Amino acid sequence: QEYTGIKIRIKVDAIQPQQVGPYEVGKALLALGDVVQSKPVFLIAATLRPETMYGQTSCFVGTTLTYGLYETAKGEIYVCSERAARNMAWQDVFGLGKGQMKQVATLKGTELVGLPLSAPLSCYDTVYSLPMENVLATKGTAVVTSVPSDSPDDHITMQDLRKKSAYYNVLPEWVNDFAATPIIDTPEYGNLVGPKVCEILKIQSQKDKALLAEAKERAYKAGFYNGTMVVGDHKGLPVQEAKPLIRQELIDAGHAFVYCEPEGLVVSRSG
Ligand code: ZZB
Repeated sequence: QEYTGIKIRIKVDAIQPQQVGPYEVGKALLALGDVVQSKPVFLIAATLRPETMYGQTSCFVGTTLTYGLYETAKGEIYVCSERAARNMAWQDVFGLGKGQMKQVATLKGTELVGLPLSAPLSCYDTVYSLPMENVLATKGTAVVTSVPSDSPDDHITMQDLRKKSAYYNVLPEWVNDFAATPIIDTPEYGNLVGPKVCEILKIQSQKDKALLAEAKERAYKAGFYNGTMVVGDHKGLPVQEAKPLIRQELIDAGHAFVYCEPEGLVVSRSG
């Protein structure tokens, strides 16, 4: 599986430490001091849909998972699962030599929630890291960028977080002002494929896993085969043509990199 690793910068200087439910938002990260204050720090999201990055409204982490902070040869800090870091090391993503990695800290998923972020191409200047129930430790980087316009999973998760923000320990301001915006138009589902497919399949919450798998399949097909870009420099182009162009532009701008995962290691796949 060839993913695009998207570098979503944590706005460390903008973190406002505060108590939200049982958690002290930002505290553990800021306690790392120089490690995160003198170097740019990025959540690394693995995506198969780089052309949808205009629609990023947040970034999801798993609250039961553990994440590592890895320093690259250029002095940037990448945050992802250790499993992903090992794969990246073998692809020399860190620039330290094949198989080499330098872990500088470890954080729990809960310690990564509520951080202000800058996501490349997003129409929102600042988005927040949020908890998602269905983040798999065994796929990608265990960091999932949220594009509710085109991903049923992301739309439903945002809806859950808005409806039950106290239960999920998220502040309303991290989720409320981040409406899905049209990125891709399709003949079957219009220009908000994620919400539309959820509506058609009557999906209620993140718990509806089987329906969400079907929704994802439908959304992938509609977007990839019949989608047309409605935003950005490639507005008007079919998704199939725009996808590689946008991906390469993100890579050239230093916002992304190629991240491959051997098929055999992908434990759970819907496709
Ligand atoms: C942005 C995006 C926009 C995504 C979209 C999908 C869609 P697959 O096919 O099963 O490999 N993802 C990545 N890692 C994880 C993880 N560890 N746990 C849960 N979800 C993960 O799925 C790859 C997609 O699943 C990735 O692409 C990512 O979400 C998510 F409009 O990134 B995607 C119809 C899907 N649309």
